[in-house]
Amino acid sequence: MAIKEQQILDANSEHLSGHSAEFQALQHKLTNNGLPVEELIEQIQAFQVAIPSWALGAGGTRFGRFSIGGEPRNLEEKISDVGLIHALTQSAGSISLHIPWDIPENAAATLAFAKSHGIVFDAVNSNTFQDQSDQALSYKFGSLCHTDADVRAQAVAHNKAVIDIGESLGSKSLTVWLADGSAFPGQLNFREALARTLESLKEIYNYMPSDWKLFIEYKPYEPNFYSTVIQDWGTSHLLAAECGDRAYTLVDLGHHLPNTNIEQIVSTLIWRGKLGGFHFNDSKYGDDDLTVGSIKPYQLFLIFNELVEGMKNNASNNPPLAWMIDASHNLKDPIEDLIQSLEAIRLALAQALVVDQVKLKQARDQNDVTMAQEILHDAYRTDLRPLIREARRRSGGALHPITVYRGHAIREKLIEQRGLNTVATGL
Ligand SMILES: [Mn+2]
Repeated sequence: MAIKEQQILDANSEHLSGHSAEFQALQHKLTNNGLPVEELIEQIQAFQVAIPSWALGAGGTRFGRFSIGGEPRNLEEKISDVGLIHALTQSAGSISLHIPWDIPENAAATLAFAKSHGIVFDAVNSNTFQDQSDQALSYKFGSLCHTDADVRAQAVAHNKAVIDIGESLGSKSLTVWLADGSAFPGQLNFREALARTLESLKEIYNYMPSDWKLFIEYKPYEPNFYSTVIQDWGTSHLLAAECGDRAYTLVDLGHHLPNTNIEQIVSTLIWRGKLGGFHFNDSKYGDDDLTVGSIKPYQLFLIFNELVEGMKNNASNNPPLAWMIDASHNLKDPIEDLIQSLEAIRLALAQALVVDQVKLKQARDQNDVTMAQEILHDAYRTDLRPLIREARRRSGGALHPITVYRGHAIREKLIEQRGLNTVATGL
Protein backbone atom coordinates (compact mmCIF):
# COMPACT_ATOMS: atom_id res chain seq x y z
CA MET A 1 0.00 0.00 0.00
CA ALA A 2 1.37 3.39 -0.99
CA ILE A 3 0.02 4.98 2.20
CA LYS A 4 -0.09 3.66 5.77
CA GLU A 5 -2.96 4.04 8.20
CA GLN A 6 -0.72 5.89 10.62
CA GLN A 7 0.28 8.43 7.94
CA ILE A 8 -3.40 9.24 7.39
CA LEU A 9 -3.96 9.61 11.15
CA ASP A 10 -0.92 11.87 11.45
CA ALA A 11 -2.11 14.06 8.59
CA ASN A 12 -5.59 14.26 10.13
CA SER A 13 -4.26 15.33 13.51
CA GLU A 14 -2.78 18.46 11.90
CA HIS A 15 -6.23 19.56 10.71
CA LEU A 16 -8.33 18.14 13.52
CA SER A 17 -9.04 21.26 15.58
CA GLY A 18 -10.09 23.32 12.55
CA HIS A 19 -12.26 20.48 11.29
CA SER A 20 -13.89 19.89 14.67
CA ALA A 21 -14.95 23.54 14.92
CA GLU A 22 -16.49 23.46 11.43
CA PHE A 23 -18.20 20.14 12.04
CA GLN A 24 -19.66 21.19 15.39
CA ALA A 25 -21.13 24.36 13.91
CA LEU A 26 -22.75 22.34 11.12
CA GLN A 27 -23.90 19.66 13.54
CA HIS A 28 -25.61 22.35 15.59
CA LYS A 29 -27.36 23.82 12.57
CA LEU A 30 -28.54 20.44 11.25
CA THR A 31 -29.73 19.29 14.67
CA ASN A 32 -31.71 22.52 15.04
CA ASN A 33 -33.36 21.68 11.72
CA GLY A 34 -34.43 18.33 13.16
CA LEU A 35 -31.92 16.24 11.21
CA PRO A 36 -30.42 13.08 12.75
CA VAL A 37 -26.72 13.87 12.25
CA GLU A 38 -25.39 10.50 13.41
CA GLU A 39 -27.73 8.69 11.03
CA LEU A 40 -26.65 10.96 8.16
CA ILE A 41 -23.01 10.14 8.85
CA GLU A 42 -23.76 6.42 8.78
CA GLN A 43 -25.60 6.75 5.47
CA ILE A 44 -22.69 8.69 3.97
CA GLN A 45 -20.13 6.18 5.29
CA ALA A 46 -22.08 3.30 3.76
CA PHE A 47 -22.15 4.88 0.30
CA GLN A 48 -19.47 3.16 -1.78
CA VAL A 49 -18.71 3.73 -5.44
CA ALA A 50 -16.88 1.32 -7.77
CA ILE A 51 -13.81 2.50 -9.65
CA PRO A 52 -13.55 1.19 -13.21
CA SER A 53 -10.31 -0.58 -14.04
CA TRP A 54 -9.84 1.65 -17.11
CA ALA A 55 -9.88 4.91 -15.14
CA LEU A 56 -6.47 4.62 -13.47
CA GLY A 57 -4.50 5.62 -16.54
CA ALA A 58 -4.62 8.71 -18.72
CA GLY A 59 -7.67 8.76 -20.95
CA GLY A 60 -7.30 9.30 -24.65
CA THR A 61 -9.30 11.43 -27.00
CA ARG A 62 -9.71 10.94 -30.75
CA PHE A 63 -6.74 13.25 -31.11
CA GLY A 64 -4.13 12.02 -28.69
CA ARG A 65 -3.21 10.64 -25.34
CA PHE A 66 -0.73 12.15 -22.90
CA SER A 67 0.66 9.79 -20.28
CA ILE A 68 0.64 11.08 -16.73
CA GLY A 69 3.47 8.78 -15.68
CA GLY A 70 3.42 5.88 -13.25
CA GLU A 71 0.28 4.46 -14.84
CA PRO A 72 -0.59 0.94 -13.67
CA ARG A 73 0.96 -1.68 -15.94
CA ASN A 74 -1.27 -4.58 -14.99
CA LEU A 75 -4.40 -5.53 -13.09
CA GLU A 76 -2.59 -5.84 -9.74
CA GLU A 77 -1.28 -2.28 -10.03
CA LYS A 78 -4.76 -1.05 -10.92
CA ILE A 79 -6.19 -2.79 -7.85
CA SER A 80 -3.41 -1.29 -5.78
CA ASP A 81 -4.33 2.23 -7.03
CA VAL A 82 -7.98 1.63 -6.14
CA GLY A 83 -6.81 0.39 -2.73
CA LEU A 84 -4.94 3.67 -2.26
CA ILE A 85 -7.99 5.74 -3.26
CA HIS A 86 -10.11 3.69 -0.88
CA ALA A 87 -7.62 4.08 1.97
CA LEU A 88 -7.69 7.87 1.54
CA THR A 89 -11.43 8.31 0.94
CA GLN A 90 -13.05 5.19 2.44
CA SER A 91 -15.62 5.47 -0.33
CA ALA A 92 -14.27 3.31 -3.18
CA GLY A 93 -14.39 -0.25 -1.87
CA SER A 94 -14.79 -1.97 -5.23
CA ILE A 95 -13.41 -2.20 -8.76
CA SER A 96 -15.32 -2.79 -11.98
CA LEU A 97 -13.35 -4.80 -14.52
CA HIS A 98 -13.37 -4.32 -18.24
CA ILE A 99 -12.84 -7.47 -20.26
CA PRO A 100 -10.63 -8.11 -22.23
CA TRP A 101 -8.51 -5.18 -20.99
CA ASP A 102 -8.18 -6.69 -17.52
CA ILE A 103 -8.41 -10.46 -17.53
CA PRO A 104 -6.99 -11.93 -14.30
CA GLU A 105 -4.38 -14.62 -14.96
CA ASN A 106 -5.15 -16.34 -11.70
CA ALA A 107 -8.55 -15.47 -10.29
CA ALA A 108 -7.85 -16.82 -6.79
CA ALA A 109 -4.63 -14.81 -6.50
CA THR A 110 -6.30 -11.65 -7.87
CA LEU A 111 -9.17 -12.11 -5.45
CA ALA A 112 -6.79 -12.48 -2.48
CA PHE A 113 -4.73 -9.47 -3.61
CA ALA A 114 -7.88 -7.31 -3.88
CA LYS A 115 -9.05 -8.50 -0.48
CA SER A 116 -5.75 -7.43 1.09
CA HIS A 117 -6.57 -3.90 -0.17
CA GLY A 118 -10.17 -4.06 1.10
CA ILE A 119 -11.49 -4.18 -2.47
CA VAL A 120 -14.26 -6.37 -3.91
CA PHE A 121 -15.32 -6.86 -7.54
CA ASP A 122 -18.32 -4.94 -8.80
CA ALA A 123 -20.07 -5.37 -12.18
CA VAL A 124 -17.99 -6.77 -15.04
CA ASN A 125 -18.09 -4.97 -18.37
CA SER A 126 -17.97 -6.64 -21.77
CA ASN A 127 -16.42 -5.07 -24.85
CA THR A 128 -17.75 -5.65 -28.33
CA PHE A 129 -16.94 -2.16 -29.55
CA GLN A 130 -13.36 -3.07 -30.49
CA ASP A 131 -11.82 -5.95 -32.36
CA GLN A 132 -9.27 -8.03 -30.46
CA SER A 133 -6.27 -9.53 -32.24
CA ASP A 134 -7.41 -13.11 -31.56
CA GLN A 135 -11.01 -12.81 -32.70
CA ALA A 136 -12.28 -14.37 -35.92
CA LEU A 137 -14.94 -11.87 -36.99
CA SER A 138 -15.09 -8.07 -36.91
CA TYR A 139 -17.47 -5.81 -34.96
CA LYS A 140 -17.02 -3.01 -37.49
CA PHE A 141 -20.72 -3.18 -38.39
CA GLY A 142 -22.04 -4.11 -34.99
CA SER A 143 -21.99 -6.97 -32.50
CA LEU A 144 -25.21 -8.10 -30.81
CA CYS A 145 -27.22 -6.44 -33.62
CA HIS A 146 -25.04 -7.65 -36.50
CA THR A 147 -26.73 -8.89 -39.67
CA ASP A 148 -24.43 -11.96 -39.66
CA ALA A 149 -25.51 -14.62 -37.12
CA ASP A 150 -21.90 -15.76 -36.69
CA VAL A 151 -20.80 -12.29 -35.52
CA ARG A 152 -23.72 -12.19 -33.09
CA ALA A 153 -22.78 -15.62 -31.78
CA GLN A 154 -19.18 -14.50 -31.27
CA ALA A 155 -20.36 -11.41 -29.35
CA VAL A 156 -22.73 -13.49 -27.22
CA ALA A 157 -19.93 -15.97 -26.48
CA HIS A 158 -17.69 -13.07 -25.38
CA ASN A 159 -20.35 -11.86 -22.94
CA LYS A 160 -20.71 -15.38 -21.56
CA ALA A 161 -16.93 -15.57 -21.07
CA VAL A 162 -17.05 -12.23 -19.22
CA ILE A 163 -19.74 -13.65 -16.92
CA ASP A 164 -17.50 -16.67 -16.22
CA ILE A 165 -14.59 -14.39 -15.30
CA GLY A 166 -16.86 -12.27 -13.13
CA GLU A 167 -18.14 -15.36 -11.34
CA SER A 168 -14.61 -16.44 -10.48
CA LEU A 169 -14.09 -13.03 -8.80
CA GLY A 170 -17.38 -12.76 -6.94
CA SER A 171 -19.03 -10.23 -9.28
CA LYS A 172 -22.81 -10.35 -9.39
CA SER A 173 -23.64 -8.31 -12.48
CA LEU A 174 -22.78 -7.73 -16.12
CA THR A 175 -22.94 -4.30 -17.76
CA VAL A 176 -23.46 -4.25 -21.49
CA TRP A 177 -22.80 -1.11 -23.47
CA LEU A 178 -23.01 -1.42 -27.23
CA ALA A 179 -21.50 0.80 -29.87
CA ASP A 180 -23.91 -0.88 -32.31
CA GLY A 181 -25.76 1.44 -34.63
CA SER A 182 -25.38 3.14 -37.97
CA ALA A 183 -23.33 6.03 -39.22
CA PHE A 184 -25.52 6.88 -42.22
CA PRO A 185 -29.21 6.88 -43.09
CA GLY A 186 -30.26 3.71 -44.85
CA GLN A 187 -27.49 1.59 -43.36
CA LEU A 188 -29.66 -0.27 -40.87
CA ASN A 189 -33.20 -1.48 -40.56
CA PHE A 190 -33.99 -0.10 -37.08
CA ARG A 191 -36.58 -2.69 -36.14
CA GLU A 192 -34.61 -5.67 -37.34
CA ALA A 193 -31.42 -4.45 -35.61
CA LEU A 194 -33.30 -3.98 -32.34
CA ALA A 195 -34.96 -7.40 -32.64
CA ARG A 196 -31.58 -9.08 -33.22
CA THR A 197 -30.13 -7.22 -30.24
CA LEU A 198 -32.96 -8.41 -28.02
CA GLU A 199 -32.45 -11.98 -29.15
CA SER A 200 -28.71 -11.77 -28.34
CA LEU A 201 -29.34 -10.11 -24.96
CA LYS A 202 -31.84 -12.82 -24.01
CA GLU A 203 -29.21 -15.46 -24.68
CA ILE A 204 -26.74 -13.61 -22.43
CA TYR A 205 -29.40 -13.07 -19.78
CA ASN A 206 -30.34 -16.74 -19.73
CA TYR A 207 -26.69 -17.72 -19.28
CA MET A 208 -26.27 -15.59 -16.14
CA PRO A 209 -26.22 -17.36 -12.74
CA SER A 210 -29.55 -16.96 -10.95
CA ASP A 211 -28.20 -14.35 -8.51
CA TRP A 212 -26.79 -12.11 -11.25
CA LYS A 213 -28.19 -8.92 -12.77
CA LEU A 214 -27.88 -7.62 -16.31
CA PHE A 215 -27.40 -3.85 -16.73
CA ILE A 216 -28.25 -2.43 -20.14
CA GLU A 217 -26.61 0.91 -20.88
CA TYR A 218 -27.89 3.34 -23.51
CA LYS A 219 -26.33 6.17 -25.47
CA PRO A 220 -27.81 8.40 -28.17
CA TYR A 221 -24.78 8.70 -30.45
CA GLU A 222 -21.06 8.03 -30.78
CA PRO A 223 -19.20 6.19 -32.16
CA ASN A 224 -22.10 5.80 -34.55
CA PHE A 225 -23.38 9.23 -35.49
CA TYR A 226 -26.68 8.53 -37.22
CA SER A 227 -28.32 5.98 -34.92
CA THR A 228 -27.51 3.74 -32.02
CA VAL A 229 -29.50 0.57 -31.46
CA ILE A 230 -30.01 1.30 -27.73
CA GLN A 231 -30.39 5.03 -28.01
CA ASP A 232 -32.26 5.99 -24.84
CA TRP A 233 -33.65 4.85 -21.50
CA GLY A 234 -36.94 3.83 -23.08
CA THR A 235 -35.22 1.44 -25.47
CA SER A 236 -33.05 0.07 -22.65
CA HIS A 237 -36.13 -0.38 -20.45
CA LEU A 238 -37.97 -2.16 -23.24
CA LEU A 239 -35.07 -4.60 -23.69
CA ALA A 240 -34.68 -5.11 -19.93
CA ALA A 241 -38.41 -5.76 -19.52
CA GLU A 242 -38.31 -8.34 -22.33
CA CYS A 243 -35.22 -10.07 -20.93
CA GLY A 244 -36.67 -10.61 -17.45
CA ASP A 245 -36.78 -9.61 -13.79
CA ARG A 246 -33.03 -9.41 -13.32
CA ALA A 247 -32.37 -7.10 -16.26
CA TYR A 248 -32.24 -3.36 -15.58
CA THR A 249 -31.48 -0.03 -17.19
CA LEU A 250 -28.16 1.57 -16.38
CA VAL A 251 -27.93 5.37 -16.52
CA ASP A 252 -24.62 6.90 -17.57
CA LEU A 253 -24.87 10.63 -16.90
CA GLY A 254 -22.96 11.50 -20.08
CA HIS A 255 -25.15 9.40 -22.34
CA HIS A 256 -27.86 11.97 -22.93
CA LEU A 257 -28.52 14.70 -25.42
CA PRO A 258 -27.92 18.20 -23.99
CA ASN A 259 -30.43 19.36 -21.36
CA THR A 260 -32.14 15.99 -20.98
CA ASN A 261 -33.95 15.82 -17.65
CA ILE A 262 -31.95 12.92 -16.17
CA GLU A 263 -33.53 13.22 -12.71
CA GLN A 264 -36.93 12.55 -14.27
CA ILE A 265 -35.59 9.45 -16.03
CA VAL A 266 -34.21 8.20 -12.71
CA SER A 267 -37.52 8.79 -10.99
CA THR A 268 -39.50 6.99 -13.68
CA LEU A 269 -37.19 3.95 -13.68
CA ILE A 270 -37.38 3.60 -9.89
CA TRP A 271 -41.17 3.79 -10.17
CA ARG A 272 -41.02 0.75 -12.48
CA GLY A 273 -38.41 -1.02 -10.31
CA LYS A 274 -36.06 -1.08 -13.29
CA LEU A 275 -33.16 1.19 -12.37
CA GLY A 276 -30.05 -0.97 -12.08
CA GLY A 277 -27.19 1.40 -11.62
CA PHE A 278 -25.29 4.49 -12.42
CA HIS A 279 -22.19 5.62 -14.25
CA PHE A 280 -21.09 8.95 -12.80
CA ASN A 281 -19.25 11.62 -14.78
CA ASP A 282 -20.01 15.15 -15.94
CA SER A 283 -20.28 16.90 -19.26
CA LYS A 284 -20.74 20.22 -20.96
CA TYR A 285 -21.57 19.10 -24.49
CA GLY A 286 -21.79 15.33 -24.91
CA ASP A 287 -20.20 12.22 -23.47
CA ASP A 288 -17.32 14.31 -22.15
CA ASP A 289 -16.49 11.98 -19.23
CA LEU A 290 -15.36 14.87 -17.02
CA THR A 291 -14.92 14.85 -13.25
CA VAL A 292 -18.23 14.28 -11.44
CA GLY A 293 -19.77 17.56 -10.27
CA SER A 294 -17.30 19.71 -12.19
CA ILE A 295 -19.83 21.23 -14.60
CA LYS A 296 -23.38 20.64 -13.34
CA PRO A 297 -23.34 20.04 -9.58
CA TYR A 298 -26.94 21.22 -9.19
CA GLN A 299 -28.12 18.59 -11.66
CA LEU A 300 -26.20 15.96 -9.70
CA PHE A 301 -27.99 17.08 -6.53
CA LEU A 302 -31.40 16.93 -8.25
CA ILE A 303 -30.63 13.39 -9.42
CA PHE A 304 -29.65 12.35 -5.90
CA ASN A 305 -32.79 13.97 -4.58
CA GLU A 306 -34.83 11.63 -6.79
CA LEU A 307 -32.66 8.66 -5.83
CA VAL A 308 -32.92 9.26 -2.09
CA GLU A 309 -36.65 9.96 -2.14
CA GLY A 310 -37.37 7.23 -4.70
CA MET A 311 -35.45 4.53 -2.86
CA LYS A 312 -37.06 5.54 0.46
CA ASN A 313 -40.59 5.23 -0.95
CA ASN A 314 -39.68 2.22 -3.04
CA ALA A 315 -43.09 0.72 -3.77
CA SER A 316 -41.89 -1.43 -6.67
CA ASN A 317 -38.90 -2.82 -4.75
CA ASN A 318 -36.21 -1.43 -7.00
CA PRO A 319 -33.09 -3.32 -5.84
CA PRO A 320 -30.11 -1.45 -4.36
CA LEU A 321 -28.25 0.35 -7.13
CA ALA A 322 -24.78 -0.27 -8.52
CA TRP A 323 -22.69 2.89 -8.38
CA MET A 324 -19.67 3.39 -10.57
CA ILE A 325 -17.56 6.26 -11.85
CA ASP A 326 -17.15 6.20 -15.63
CA ALA A 327 -14.89 9.10 -16.47
CA SER A 328 -11.77 9.75 -18.47
CA HIS A 329 -8.78 11.67 -17.25
CA ASN A 330 -7.03 13.51 -20.03
CA LEU A 331 -5.33 16.27 -18.06
CA LYS A 332 -5.45 15.55 -14.35
CA ASP A 333 -3.77 12.81 -12.35
CA PRO A 334 -6.47 10.06 -12.44
CA ILE A 335 -6.11 9.36 -8.72
CA GLU A 336 -6.72 13.02 -7.83
CA ASP A 337 -9.55 13.20 -10.35
CA LEU A 338 -11.25 10.12 -8.88
CA ILE A 339 -10.89 11.53 -5.36
CA GLN A 340 -12.62 14.72 -6.54
CA SER A 341 -15.40 12.68 -8.14
CA LEU A 342 -15.94 10.61 -5.01
CA GLU A 343 -16.19 13.79 -2.94
CA ALA A 344 -18.71 15.31 -5.36
CA ILE A 345 -20.86 12.18 -5.27
CA ARG A 346 -20.98 12.03 -1.48
CA LEU A 347 -21.66 15.74 -1.30
CA ALA A 348 -24.66 15.43 -3.64
CA LEU A 349 -25.88 12.47 -1.58
CA ALA A 350 -25.58 14.47 1.63
CA GLN A 351 -27.39 17.46 0.11
CA ALA A 352 -30.24 15.16 -0.92
CA LEU A 353 -30.33 13.59 2.56
CA VAL A 354 -30.92 16.98 4.20
CA VAL A 355 -33.82 17.98 1.94
CA ASP A 356 -36.88 18.48 4.12
CA GLN A 357 -39.06 15.90 2.38
CA VAL A 358 -42.07 16.54 4.63
CA LYS A 359 -42.14 20.26 3.85
CA LEU A 360 -41.43 19.59 0.20
CA LYS A 361 -44.46 17.30 0.00
CA GLN A 362 -46.60 19.94 1.70
CA ALA A 363 -45.41 22.60 -0.74
CA ARG A 364 -46.15 20.31 -3.68
CA ASP A 365 -49.59 19.40 -2.36
CA GLN A 366 -50.39 23.11 -2.01
CA ASN A 367 -48.82 23.94 -5.38
CA ASP A 368 -46.51 26.34 -3.58
CA VAL A 369 -43.91 26.53 -6.31
CA THR A 370 -41.75 29.15 -4.60
CA MET A 371 -41.51 27.17 -1.38
CA ALA A 372 -40.68 23.93 -3.21
CA GLN A 373 -37.77 25.66 -4.89
CA GLU A 374 -36.67 27.30 -1.61
CA ILE A 375 -36.56 23.91 0.14
CA LEU A 376 -34.28 22.44 -2.53
CA HIS A 377 -32.04 25.51 -2.50
CA ASP A 378 -31.78 25.41 1.28
CA ALA A 379 -30.36 21.90 1.11
CA TYR A 380 -28.14 22.53 -1.90
CA ARG A 381 -26.64 25.70 -0.52
CA THR A 382 -25.78 24.31 2.91
CA ASP A 383 -22.04 23.66 3.03
CA LEU A 384 -22.01 19.99 3.98
CA ARG A 385 -18.31 19.39 3.38
CA PRO A 386 -17.54 19.14 7.13
CA LEU A 387 -20.12 16.33 7.35
CA ILE A 388 -18.44 14.44 4.47
CA ARG A 389 -15.04 14.91 6.12
CA GLU A 390 -16.32 13.69 9.47
CA ALA A 391 -17.81 10.56 7.85
CA ARG A 392 -14.52 9.92 6.09
CA ARG A 393 -12.44 10.54 9.22
CA ARG A 394 -14.55 8.18 11.32
CA SER A 395 -14.08 5.44 8.70
CA GLY A 396 -10.31 5.89 8.87
CA GLY A 397 -9.94 8.03 5.76
CA ALA A 398 -8.19 11.35 5.32
CA LEU A 399 -9.81 14.67 6.17
CA HIS A 400 -8.11 16.06 3.06
CA PRO A 401 -7.25 13.15 0.72
CA ILE A 402 -5.58 15.17 -2.04
CA THR A 403 -3.37 17.02 0.46
CA VAL A 404 -2.21 13.68 1.89
CA TYR A 405 -1.69 12.23 -1.59
CA ARG A 406 0.43 15.19 -2.62
CA GLY A 407 2.17 15.49 0.73
CA HIS A 408 3.52 11.97 0.40
CA ALA A 409 4.51 12.52 -3.25
CA ILE A 410 2.70 9.34 -4.22
CA ARG A 411 2.59 10.01 -7.96
CA GLU A 412 6.34 10.63 -7.94
CA LYS A 413 6.85 7.32 -6.15
CA LEU A 414 4.62 5.52 -8.64
CA ILE A 415 6.65 6.99 -11.51
CA GLU A 416 9.81 5.76 -9.81
CA GLN A 417 8.37 2.25 -9.45
CA ARG A 418 6.54 1.90 -12.74
CA GLY A 419 8.30 4.31 -15.06
CA LEU A 420 7.39 7.57 -16.72
CA ASN A 421 6.04 6.21 -19.99
CA THR A 422 3.78 3.40 -18.83
CA VAL A 423 0.42 3.14 -20.53
CA ALA A 424 -2.50 1.49 -18.77
CA THR A 425 -4.88 -0.62 -20.86
CA GLY A 426 -8.01 1.25 -21.83
CA LEU A 427 -9.13 3.73 -24.45
MN1 LIG B 1 -20.74 4.14 -19.00
